[in-house]
Amino acid sequence: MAVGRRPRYAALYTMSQMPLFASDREIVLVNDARGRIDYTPGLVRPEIAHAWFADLREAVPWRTQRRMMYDREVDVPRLQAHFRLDDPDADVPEAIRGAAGKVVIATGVPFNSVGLNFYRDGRDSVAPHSDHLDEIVPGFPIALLSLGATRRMAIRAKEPPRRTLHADLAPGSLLVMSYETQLHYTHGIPKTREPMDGRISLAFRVKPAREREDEASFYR
Ligand SMILES: O=C(O)CCC(=O)C(=O)O
Repeated sequence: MAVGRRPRYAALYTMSQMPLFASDREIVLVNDARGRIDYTPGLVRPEIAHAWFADLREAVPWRTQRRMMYDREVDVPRLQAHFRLDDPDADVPEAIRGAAGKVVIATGVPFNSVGLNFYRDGRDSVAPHSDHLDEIVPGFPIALLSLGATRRMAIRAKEPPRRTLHADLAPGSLLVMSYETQLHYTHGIPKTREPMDGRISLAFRVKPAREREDEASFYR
C-alpha cells in the first residue's frame, strides 16, 4: 500500500473543484493512471462521530430494499436512506448538515447528495461494485464518511495487475475515491463473523440537478 502525505488534488480536480486545503493526515491508498483514493483518519472528532451515529440511527427513516438474486427476491443486506443537500425544502437531519459541511470544506467539492448505509452488524454488507457514473457529474469524486463501528473495505482492481487493498474505515474517517477509480476498481464491505456493532456510512456525491430522491439507486 502506497502511503504519502499532502496529496496533489490538482491532479484530480479541475481548478474550480480544488479544495481550499489538503489535510496532512491524508493517506494515499491509490494514486496512478487508474485514479486516486485517499483515506483521512480522524476528520471528525470521536465524540462528534459518536453523537452523529446515535442521532442518525434514530432520526433517519431507514428503508429496506429488495433485489433479485438469481430467480428469487432477497433483502439488500443493510438499511439505506438518501437526502438531497441542495433542496431547501428537504428535511435533512442536523447531523447530516454538519457532516456535509465538514466534508465539503475538507475536500472543496460541492457535494449535493448523500446516500446513507446502516450496517446493523457483521451480517450486513455491500457487495463489490463501482458507482454508476451516469448518476455522478463527470470528474467529481465520491467521499465516504464513516460513523460507528470500524468495518473493512475491500478495493479491487478490475484489470491486471489485479491488486486488492483493504482499508479499515474507522469512525470519523473519510475515504475519497476519484471519479476515474470507478472505472478501474470495485469497492465493497464484506460480511464478517466477528462480533460487530452498527456502522453508518455517508456516501457524498455530486449528482445532476434533476435527479429526485426517489430515483436514487442502490448498490447490492
Ligand atoms: O459503507 C461504505 O463505506 C461503502 C458504501 C458504498 O459503497 C456505496 O454507498 O456505494
